Amino acid sequence: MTQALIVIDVQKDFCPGGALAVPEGDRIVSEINALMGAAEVVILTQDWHPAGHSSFASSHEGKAPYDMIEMPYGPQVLWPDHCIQGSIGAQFHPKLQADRADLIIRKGFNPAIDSYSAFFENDRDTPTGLEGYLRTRGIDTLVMVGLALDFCVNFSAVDAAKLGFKVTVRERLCRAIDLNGSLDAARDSMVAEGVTLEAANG
Ligand code: VGL
Ligand code: ZN
Repeated sequence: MTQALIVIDVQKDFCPGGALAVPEGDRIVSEINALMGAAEVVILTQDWHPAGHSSFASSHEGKAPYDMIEMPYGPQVLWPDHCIQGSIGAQFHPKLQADRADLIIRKGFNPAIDSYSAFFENDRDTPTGLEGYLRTRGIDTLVMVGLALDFCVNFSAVDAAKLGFKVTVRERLCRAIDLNGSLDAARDSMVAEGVTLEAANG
């Protein structure tokens, strides 16, 4: 068994003060650093959108952040502009020990398709390449932490489980956006795919 720790989107824009702040998003950083220190393999993901990305409400006339729209690949939440390539907000949280990472995988760079998951874009079909990286390194077991539990952590965990990886999500080292019941729905879908959810107090 070879295990990797995948730290999802611990970036300034997802922390308090950022463009798409997740409540308490910064509270998980020091414990994630400790976990990274003990991990065999560390992978970071970085949400990385071009300006004018199709997931931004500002790219759709008359739409506001958190509205839903229908994209060619299905329903899509519209977000405030966030994690724009090269911007301060796209940087990792300054206390996150990003130097510890073996791999940093960026996602959401396709202007026409959002990408919550570290494995596939939101068309559920276009791969990011992470699966090949993990398989060629002989990694079969994943621990996931980060932001946001109900979006990027959820989609990454579900895709990884579907691909046959053994996946544990440490809820204590995640925080959620919780939009219209999205947190409960995310927990249900992760459990349904066989993801082990380690309770918040665990
Ligand atoms: C995320 C919304 C938009 C996330 C990324 O990291 O969970 N959520 N882009
Ligand atoms: Zn995004």
